[in-house]
Amino acid sequence: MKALEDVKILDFTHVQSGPTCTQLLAWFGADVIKVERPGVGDATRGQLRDIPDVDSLYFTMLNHNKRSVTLNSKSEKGKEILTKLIEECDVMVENFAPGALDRMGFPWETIQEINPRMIYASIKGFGPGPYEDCKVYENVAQCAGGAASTTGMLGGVPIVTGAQIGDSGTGLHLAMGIVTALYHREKSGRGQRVSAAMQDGVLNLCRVKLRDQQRLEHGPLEEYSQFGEGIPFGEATPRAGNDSGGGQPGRILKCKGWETDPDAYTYFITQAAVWKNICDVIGKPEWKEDENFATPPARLPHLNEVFGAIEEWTMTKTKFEVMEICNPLNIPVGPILSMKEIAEEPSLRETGTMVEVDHPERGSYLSVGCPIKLSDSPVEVERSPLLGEHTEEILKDVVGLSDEEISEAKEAGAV
Ligand code: CAO
Repeated sequence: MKALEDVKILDFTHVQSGPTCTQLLAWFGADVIKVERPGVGDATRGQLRDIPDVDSLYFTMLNHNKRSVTLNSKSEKGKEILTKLIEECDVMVENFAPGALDRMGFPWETIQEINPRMIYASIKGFGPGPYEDCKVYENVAQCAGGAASTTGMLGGVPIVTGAQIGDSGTGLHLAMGIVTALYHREKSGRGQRVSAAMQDGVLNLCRVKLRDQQRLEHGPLEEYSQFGEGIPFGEATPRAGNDSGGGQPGRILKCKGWETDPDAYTYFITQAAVWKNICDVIGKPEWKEDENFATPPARLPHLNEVFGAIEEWTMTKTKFEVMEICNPLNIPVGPILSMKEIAEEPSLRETGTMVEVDHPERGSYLSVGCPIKLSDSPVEVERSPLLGEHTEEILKDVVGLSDEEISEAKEAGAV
């Protein structure tokens, strides 16, 4: 039995943030019923298509292991069906623009009345406050949550990261809130409202940058490269390029082939505990005893010199050779892997982190599997549903409609 096998989820999510949350719960065994507008569906089905008239990778990669029911929840008949679905499900998840479900006639109070055990989970761009009514997409959240102002090169423009910390990151936060509420319901017998704002989710992931904001009041941030370069700090946590976030200085350094390969780089961390190994590897054994280099505080003003010397060495090796040489010496390094390299990495396929999925319309495609492994609840990634693929079975088995009632609902345009 899968961990969440007896949990039914009414999935009103769309685009990326909400679907990542419900996909995760589906992977853990929940029965996720994705509700989509008849004839329209989740907008991402048609966005960034690589094959004409076939569900996009954007959609398929975010909606595995779900069932799809079409329902016009603004029609009278649709509202009746939705009410029954709310009665039958354990969790309802949505990430519509603020107020959309209220306008549909299903505010939290009504949902609670219909089913007091219902856990009602929402993602919005912002929490209560001046921006609560705003529609929000990934990059807006990255900017408003502090990620963009702290990402990029010193003196350059703020940068958004390719990691979808606003959408997928908040989806993860919401999933955590949902399973917590399910656990609480075991004891209280009642559902509750779970909310995650994208700004809050991003800020949570930028926690260490708020740490640095407060440290700044007590002096310069000595592990930031700009300290060693004599560049004064301003009032806010600055952009730190590729500096390591913690107290162990690190940078991205060129490797053999960097002139033609945009990803021929390694991350290299000068962890204090293995400093002597680093000196030996790069051919600077004299730095082990040199008072300018022997201790972490002594090195901080000389980081450019330190990383310059390390880079002279890394440029003579490929990023994989750097890894092979440094790992046995406990020196923390990591190759900069391109998406192509990741897609071709056999070890990720063996663990199920990368999976080949078959789709009736697009054929086989590559996807990211479940990154969380449960020993007693292994994940089998199943393809995303076609629009309305499970409408009839859900109307029959979950809502309890007869064949005749289903035909009537179809004729009325409700499903
Ligand atoms: N039946 C009938 N109506 C339906 C329906 C259904 N099954 N499903 C959706 N609708 C309606 C909604 O009720 C809404 O109608 P109203 O505007 O009349 O209330 C309408 O469809 C559109 O919903 P929306 O406003 O959420 O969609 P949008 O494309 O305009 O906005 C987005 C998209 C993402 C900006 C917005 O949903 C949002 O801000 N969500 C919260 C934050 C979030 O999750 N952002 C991340 C998205 S991933 O990058």
